[in-house]
Amino acid sequence: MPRKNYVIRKSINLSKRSHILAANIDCVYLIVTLVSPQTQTGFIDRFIVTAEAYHIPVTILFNKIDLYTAKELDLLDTTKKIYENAGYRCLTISAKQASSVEFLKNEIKGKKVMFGGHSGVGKSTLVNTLDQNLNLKTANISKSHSSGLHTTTFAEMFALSTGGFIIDTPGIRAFGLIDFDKKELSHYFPEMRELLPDCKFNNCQHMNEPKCAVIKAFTEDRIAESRYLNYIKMMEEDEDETFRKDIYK
Ligand SMILES: Nc1nc2c(ncn2[C@@H]2O[C@H](COP(=O)(O)OP(=O)(O)OP(=O)(O)O)[C@@H](O)[C@H]2O)c(=O)[nH]1
Ligand SMILES: [Mg+2]
Ligand SMILES: [Zn+2]
Repeated sequence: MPRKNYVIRKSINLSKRSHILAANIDCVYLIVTLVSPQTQTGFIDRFIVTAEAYHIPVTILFNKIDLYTAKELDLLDTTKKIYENAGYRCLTISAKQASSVEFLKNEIKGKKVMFGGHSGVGKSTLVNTLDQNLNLKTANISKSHSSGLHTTTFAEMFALSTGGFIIDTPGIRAFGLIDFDKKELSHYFPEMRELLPDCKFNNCQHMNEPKCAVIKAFTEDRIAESRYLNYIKMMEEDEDETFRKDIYK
């Protein structure tokens, strides 16, 4: 079928080929864990920028909250606020507890959705909980590295018995931005996009221009520090850098 949208990533190996994870989807659920394994904001920001570029709505599901200590619950609170302030819907779940994810059945009914995120965050576990008839392979994360074992190896779509379709995808280690015109990158940060009319220049890149409303908002803590700094990192890096350094694990 012709593709009206897609989620694409660069492959991790040296071939640097790009790889379409899913196409023609109604929305994406980004599964994030702050422990076992830890998802960094650099990864979250790259993922949602990619979805924004195709106007695919993103919901961030913070998973495994049953494992969080008080300190990690604090981090959860801070991280959740960053993304809520940026305009994203954020929810907390425990994928193994049916009651905490029951609401998703209704949301997915009549839709085609994608589950994405690092390896080991619980994407396949969540599919299994949503439909007891499905029995996808899942695996404990590595104890020594606290990272997933890349259990799911290819993207596959499943029909839920309660209606709708889920595309379960293999864990993504790093996310390279592909086919991006850097001049447009800030359009994919909703909280920056809305300030652009207030910048002095209508093509402002919010880097070092005078009378920039985004820089002003950042210095006044109205734009989260991590969001702005990740934006600058993406603006400044050359296309292949993400892979050489592998810094967004
Ligand atoms: N405690 C706890 N463990 C969970 C939860 N969700 C998933 N897990 C565990 O996390 C591990 C990894 O889950 P998977 O579903 O295989 O993760 P995945 O995201 O599909 O990983 P890949 O297929 O490698 O991308 C399994 O041992 C799950 O049982 C949760 O909410 N709480
Ligand atoms: Mg999986
Ligand atoms: Zn600006």
